[in-house]
Amino acid sequence: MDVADLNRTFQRHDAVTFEMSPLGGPVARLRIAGSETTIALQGAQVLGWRHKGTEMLWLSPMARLGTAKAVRGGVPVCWPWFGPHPADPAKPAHGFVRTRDWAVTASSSDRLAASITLATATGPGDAALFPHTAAVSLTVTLGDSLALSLETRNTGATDIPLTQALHTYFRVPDIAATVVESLTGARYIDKLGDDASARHLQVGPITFDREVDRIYLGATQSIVLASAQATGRHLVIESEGSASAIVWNPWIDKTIRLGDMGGPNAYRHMVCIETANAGDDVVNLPAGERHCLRATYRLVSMLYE
Ligand code: TA6
Repeated sequence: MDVADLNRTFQRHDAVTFEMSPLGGPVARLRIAGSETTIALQGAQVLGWRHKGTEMLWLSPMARLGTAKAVRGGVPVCWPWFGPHPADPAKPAHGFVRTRDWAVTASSSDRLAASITLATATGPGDAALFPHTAAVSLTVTLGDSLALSLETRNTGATDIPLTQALHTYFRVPDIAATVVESLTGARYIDKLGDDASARHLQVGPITFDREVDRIYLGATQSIVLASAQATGRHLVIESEGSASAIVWNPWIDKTIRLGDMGGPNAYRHMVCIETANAGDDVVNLPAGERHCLRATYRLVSMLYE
């Protein structure tokens, strides 16, 4: 569907509209009560979320749609595996739906919220990548919070070992003044460590003075991103259907190696806190069953500061 068809079918007044992005592809724009979010049909990737005028997500200034490369920033959808493929490193990292065009399947709006659903599915050509058949949809709901629901349906006859992530890049004023709270006591895999079998214990809040790349296991609690947000409030991340949380900042060397962050200091203004099922937290999805991974982001005042 082109943008005109999308608007004919799914526009909801000013709350849900479609346009061609200057990044080079079609996007949906949700607007409600002074906030807005933009979602690319490519990868069903949220590219931005302006909450009452403040941008809450980080997007590389080098981001372009329509290339073979996943867009750096916003909320990449990692599916049907997280990270390098568990058995074949030649397969694309973070699965194979980030660079595919998803179809819009539903939209809605009311006084308090606007919502859109995009979907894609495995195809006959995917068997070499993924020997199962499945469908996946992402529903984005914008209101006073931003909620993302990633639903997987096992449409085949074999159980699916599923890992996945909403790989969210949050914008922060300064990584050196950023703290991730409420993971105290959680066990984690340190992806930068030399022993992948080691399980470390998080003691105290997470702060950043080097590259951090950790998969927190059994992490079902709400997570607080305290970064003296420009809004003067903290961001709370609530999840459902998620057993893992990944915390990542590439720091200086990896930022340079990645080459698509938009400059050597880009790491100072972002942190990834990803709502996931990853590492030991593999979801075994029986034939015909569904699984929903949900993340909700909301700003709260720093009452307890
Ligand atoms: O979630 C953290 C991570 O797995 C890092 O190891 C880094 O690779 C990051 O994802 C980005 O991955 P990408 O494939 O988008 O470059």
